[in-house]
Amino acid sequence: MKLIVATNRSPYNVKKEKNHVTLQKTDGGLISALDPVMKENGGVWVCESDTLLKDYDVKLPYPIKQIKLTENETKHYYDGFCNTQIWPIFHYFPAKYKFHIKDWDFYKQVNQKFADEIAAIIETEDIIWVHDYQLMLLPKLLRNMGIKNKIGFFLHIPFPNFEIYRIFPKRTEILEALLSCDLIGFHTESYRKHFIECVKYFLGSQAGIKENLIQYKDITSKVIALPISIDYKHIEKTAKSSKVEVKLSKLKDNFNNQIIGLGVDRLDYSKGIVEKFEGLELFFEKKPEYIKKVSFVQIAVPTRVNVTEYRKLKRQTDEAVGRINGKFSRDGWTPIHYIYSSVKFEDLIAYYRLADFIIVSALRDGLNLVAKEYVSTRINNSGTLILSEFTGAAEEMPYKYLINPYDSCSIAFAIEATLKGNEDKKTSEMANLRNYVSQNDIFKWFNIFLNELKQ
Ligand code: ADQ
Repeated sequence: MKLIVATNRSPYNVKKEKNHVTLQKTDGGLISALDPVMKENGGVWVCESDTLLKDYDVKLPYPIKQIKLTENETKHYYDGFCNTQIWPIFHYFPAKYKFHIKDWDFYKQVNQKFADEIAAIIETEDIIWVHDYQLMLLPKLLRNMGIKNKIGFFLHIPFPNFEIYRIFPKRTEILEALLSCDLIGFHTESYRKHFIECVKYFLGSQAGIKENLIQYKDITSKVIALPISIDYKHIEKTAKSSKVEVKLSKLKDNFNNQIIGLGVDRLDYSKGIVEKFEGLELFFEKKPEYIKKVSFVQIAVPTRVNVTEYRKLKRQTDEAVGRINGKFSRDGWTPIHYIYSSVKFEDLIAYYRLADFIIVSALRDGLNLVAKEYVSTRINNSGTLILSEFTGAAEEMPYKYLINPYDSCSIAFAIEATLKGNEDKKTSEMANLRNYVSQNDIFKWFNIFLNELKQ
């Protein structure tokens, strides 16, 4: 038996330098979560990529089968249907949503390419695990090809409530396709409930629902809530490493031992980065005594740069940084240090260690791994996680300073509260969080899902 994992994105790409190529892990939540378990458990990873790894002399940690898309497929399936249609609807941004029938046709076409690739390598006992919103039709297409193997699906983004989901013209087709799986997983109980609510409404009496089981046509799907996690031990070990200590001490010197706040996000409108800056602006306006004492580092990784909304967001973010730095900078000090790039793993861990607090201000987020990564690096139990109430992590984790990112006052207040907070209380709260994340890591998530699927 082998596990076949299907995701849109390739876990690895090649980086071409002068005379040689190196293997480079891609950024993003899904890859950060799945790569360590695939390294440990093995399996085959099927994904899309514009540079095929098989054309290079690189050693892969596990077999990766890549599918090349045409320019039109990338435009209409990825930029179009995935990121201009599903993403805004599932993240509660209907105003950013545009329906184009051509995008839907390409979505079907690319999902079929994945189905063909899997059909070519599958053996009788294999298990298929499909991931995320880019591949929601894949389970049904596999069934159409006569594949009877166990199929699991995990959605990494929110599943919206009925009122939002009904806006989506392909709502019934997507539900039917997902109900071709033996197991369907969501991060939270709310998303699970939303899904069942939508099945009831759009499939009516054709779907027999009994607790967490849905019988549709000749398949019974189990629907579970299982929040994803991170490789806690690896992150904690890296946070304690001498390599990170050296980087941390350099960063401390650069920042003159100031109090540091941190943000780490893909540059996506769902992450609320501009809203976070507006909260910071209000904080410095209302509490000028913290000028020159607190600096904020925002690390933003470029993403979906061909989609109009993301280019607009890039401009808005640059403007907000310029405005706030222009307003408060003095004597060589600037309030916001904005890094618009991907950073290496050890550098990211050093920033997490540097930060006295982190702000996760997502307007909507399936879960948010950054919150769990930060907690895992707090080896002295110091620091505060300021977390948006609109993340899956907020529904799951036992304690946090919750904020409403739509409200600048809420962000400004949370920053002040953490700066003035009782140190013993903060330490015990962080210890609780660390304990929780350490006991609910990515391996536990992976094993629970796989065991459920095998049943
Ligand atoms: P994402 O939307 O990508 O994931 P998130 O869960 O926060 O969001 O994961 C981001 C990952 O990218 C983290 O591992 C982080 O370390 C990394 N990252 C961010 N900025 C970076 C930078 N500048 N350089 C390097 N690495 C960076 C999707 C969903 C989430 C869900 C995950 C997993 O949108 O809600 O938590 O999948 O299911």
